[in-house]
Amino acid sequence: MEPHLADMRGHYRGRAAMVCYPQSTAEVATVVAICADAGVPIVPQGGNTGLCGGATPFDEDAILLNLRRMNRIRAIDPLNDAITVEAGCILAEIQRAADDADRLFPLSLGSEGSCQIGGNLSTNAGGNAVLRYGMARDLVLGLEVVLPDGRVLDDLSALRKDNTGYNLRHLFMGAEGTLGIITAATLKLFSKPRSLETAFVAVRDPHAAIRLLARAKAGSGDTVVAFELIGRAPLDMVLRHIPGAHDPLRGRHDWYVLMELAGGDLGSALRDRLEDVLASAAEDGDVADAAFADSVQQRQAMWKLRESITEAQRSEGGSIKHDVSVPVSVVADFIAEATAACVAALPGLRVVPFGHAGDGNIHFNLSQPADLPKQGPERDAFMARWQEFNDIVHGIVARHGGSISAEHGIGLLKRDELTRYKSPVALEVMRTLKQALDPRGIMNPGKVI
Ligand code: 2HG
Ligand code: ZN
Repeated sequence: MEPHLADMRGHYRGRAAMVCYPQSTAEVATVVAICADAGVPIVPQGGNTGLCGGATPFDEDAILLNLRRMNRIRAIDPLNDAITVEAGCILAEIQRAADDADRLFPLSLGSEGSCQIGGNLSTNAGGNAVLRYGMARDLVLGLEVVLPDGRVLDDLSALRKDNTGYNLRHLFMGAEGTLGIITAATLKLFSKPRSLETAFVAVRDPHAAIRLLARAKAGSGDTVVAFELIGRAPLDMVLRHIPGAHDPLRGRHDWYVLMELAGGDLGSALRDRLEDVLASAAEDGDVADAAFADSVQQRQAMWKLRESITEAQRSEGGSIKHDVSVPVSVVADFIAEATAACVAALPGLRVVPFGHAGDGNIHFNLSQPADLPKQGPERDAFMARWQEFNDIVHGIVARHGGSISAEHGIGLLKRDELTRYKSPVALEVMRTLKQALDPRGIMNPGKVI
């Protein structure tokens, strides 16, 4: 049971009575019906790559229900641009199945080699292509869900239009298994872009980055797929700890953007547009330098720099994390204000800002001062200031009308924080829904609300 009881970040170590690996929707429904009768708590789990403790069980009577054996692709339907998959399918396998049919499934995130689609949907995962394709919930046409009493809600449909009352599927995405267990989904497919351009760009500061985003959108016919901001500190950490990582640019800069454009046409038009955008931004002083990916390998190397930040930051000792969003227009102001406030609270603190700036989503992470030992009481004392820094950062986020969880969800980590920032009426409606669907409170108890 060991690998199922610890979360990926090593924050939580849970307990459970047993692990079940059901193989079909009927088996999930049977387990849930038995648990409902007996009042036994159930914690659903996919690839266990979540970042908020949502898939960790904390009750020695709980049943951990892992979906990994439900991993069939049930149907692929290119004419309807749809694919129907079971919850335990690994995200990368769905991407591959779509690609084999000359279609694109665009959900893309660091853990795609091990996360499962059921978890992606339950947590409404974000990732690197939200700017163009939306969050996980935006990619779903239909869902199959086992409800907390064991009934199966079969809403697996590839219809693009079905305007028949309450949209039930959206209730289960972002619910993190508190309202039922997603067992299968019909997902949207897209045309594969025929040309792709990736650039690693040094920008003057976050304000320049946000101006570049607007310029790139307007100057490229809205072909921007990804727009990732990377501070100097996270890049340095990657260069220090990740084997084979190297800086694509020669000089040293304070801020970078990894940007990607994707277009429907073949040919060089997209590169020309990207070069024009960067050249005019350079004339205005917003862009200092840029490297283009001229091969698949170079593109992968650029993305590896971005995707390795979490791992590299782990090697630097304790880290206090904030997955926040603000309107895109105030991303730069937010970073400046939050940096000043955090450094004032702890001189020597290392601010490690990066993230999906094109969505207004910044991972405003804080690494312990460099001179502290990476293990032991000093590290623990730093980590004990988690709430204090949350108060500082989330307070600034709230003032800017932002969110305290942009893409990682709530789980256990942010459950109490949620009650402080979500409106009382919204929380009441959430509790009403929970009570209506799961009156005995057996589905992933203690998470989200
Ligand atoms: C990413 O964008 C992930 O790399 C993880 O959402 C962010 O480590 C983090 O805080
Ligand atoms: Zn992220």
